[in-house]
Amino acid sequence: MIFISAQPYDYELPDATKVALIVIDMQRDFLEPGGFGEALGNDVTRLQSIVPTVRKLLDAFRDRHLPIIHTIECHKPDLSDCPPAKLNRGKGKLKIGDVGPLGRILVLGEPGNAIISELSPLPGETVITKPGKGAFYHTDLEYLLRDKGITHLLFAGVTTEVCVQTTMREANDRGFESLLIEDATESYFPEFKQATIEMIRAQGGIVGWTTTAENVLQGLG
Ligand code: TIU
Repeated sequence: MIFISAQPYDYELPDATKVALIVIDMQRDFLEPGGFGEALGNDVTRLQSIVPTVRKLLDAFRDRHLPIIHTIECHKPDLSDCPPAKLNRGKGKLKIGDVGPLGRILVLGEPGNAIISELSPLPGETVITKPGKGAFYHTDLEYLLRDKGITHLLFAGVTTEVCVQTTMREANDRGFESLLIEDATESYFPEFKQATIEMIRAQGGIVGWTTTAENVLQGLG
């Protein structure tokens, strides 16, 4: 048994074959000026502080030959997978599918849709493209995890209260034991990040656990 010091209590991992690192949406759209995050009116530079920590976690999983799953929020070029409820939301100048400085906003294959170079997936790592905020919605993620016998998920990425929290809730409902790595996730709104951390681990871990990257590395040994 592997123990990772966490809140509200230790996170227990039966063995290392059961775990995957899920890195949510570390794509240029959210971390660099000119993408979707900025089009929504956010200061995207806030998110860059976690990049070294996410990289450290990627390196740790790579060194141990443990599975890594990256996700990308994106839509097909014809936007057939983007409902009006998502497309028409917001009052920014640029909407999903419009041409911006990083190409078409949130469209698969555009320059802005790439994962930032520091965290680029390596061959053999899974990349899930997802049209929703949650990574289980309209994707093969659940099938893929069950096929590999993975029961425990460690979460990093952006943004804490939107795609990370949504995916953690989806995972928790599906029975995956979910751990959020606090210093490997970030939000455009610090108060939303803090509230998300607290609501995940409240009520005896109603959605899962939270911890730090250092605790993960210590626990994995
Ligand atoms: N707007 C915002 O905070 N996030 C998103 O739209 N997507 C993700 O969180 N990836």
